[in-house]
Amino acid sequence: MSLDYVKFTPGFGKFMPKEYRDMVEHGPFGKKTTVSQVGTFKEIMEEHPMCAGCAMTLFIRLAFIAFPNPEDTITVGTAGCGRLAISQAAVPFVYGNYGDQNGVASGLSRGLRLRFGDRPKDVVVMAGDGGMADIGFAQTLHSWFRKEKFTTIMLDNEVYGNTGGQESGMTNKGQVLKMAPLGKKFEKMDMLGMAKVAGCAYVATVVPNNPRRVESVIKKAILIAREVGPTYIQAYTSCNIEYAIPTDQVLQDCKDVESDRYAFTEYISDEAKEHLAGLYGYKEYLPKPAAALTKG
Ligand SMILES: Cc1ncc(C[n+]2csc(CCOP(=O)(O)OP(=O)(O)O)c2C)c(N)n1
Ligand code: SF4
Repeated sequence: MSLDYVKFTPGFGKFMPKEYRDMVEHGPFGKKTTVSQVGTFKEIMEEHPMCAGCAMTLFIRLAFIAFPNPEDTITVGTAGCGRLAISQAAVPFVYGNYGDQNGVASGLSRGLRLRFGDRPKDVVVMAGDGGMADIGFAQTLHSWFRKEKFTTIMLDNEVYGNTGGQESGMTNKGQVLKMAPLGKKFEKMDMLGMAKVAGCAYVATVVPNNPRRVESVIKKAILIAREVGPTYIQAYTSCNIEYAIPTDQVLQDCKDVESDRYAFTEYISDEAKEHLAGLYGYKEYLPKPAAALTKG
């Protein structure tokens, strides 16, 4: 797809704001930038109005860096904390009504395929656990059952952060919150299991304190969704306000939660493995040569 739309019309560059010029000249569009190069290029999202130290913003920042083709990506979100940052980024963002994000993304993804044919734009949903597992649950699941080709990322802070601390389906059993003073009575929903049952070709859990891993799962998820089928990433993105995590302990909390109950998991269908190996050269998914027969 042409990069022309992220460049200036000839002669107009010098009249553009510095931020805009920086993005065109030093941004990641049309280049292969990685998280290990942070600090050497202008990032797609550099400012946001979320709480200081919020792990969700770190994850969103890494997610934007990980997009394989940011110039050809559209994000879809909904009400919740994450959209405050996602909407500040230099890629188009569509705001679905609360819970509608996977329905909106289904229509958008289909429309883009009709319009752009064999080189569609990547559609990436990023929304909170309340918007995805509670209010938007039906739309999320139906988009997976219908095999819609886009990536769904849950920003799982295990609470309704933006509205002051109600429990969500993803809150852990027994958890006391400001607006759940007696503690949650039910188990955390198994969205990972449901994603597999519903036919997602790639399902992964991740925490933001491992940037390379975040980059790797997001790249795989988007490349697989482009051609094979729906993909789902569940990211632990703690809410330091509602869980009273001191700002300087946020990354330690991510580490603790990762070793306690949010270990890295990755499911990838055989078709998706073949796709990554064939088109993008992911060596770990190439068929292994048959072991040589040893003489008796
Ligand atoms: C139809 C509708 N119902 C309720 C709301 C109010 N609302 C805004 S954000 C939010 C909760 C968000 O929680 P979650 O989706 O978990 O995201 P977080 O803020 O925790 O990132 C709610 C209930 C709304 N905006 N629209
Ligand atoms: S309320 Fe929680 S999730 Fe929302 S911005 Fe603040 S720390 Fe982040």
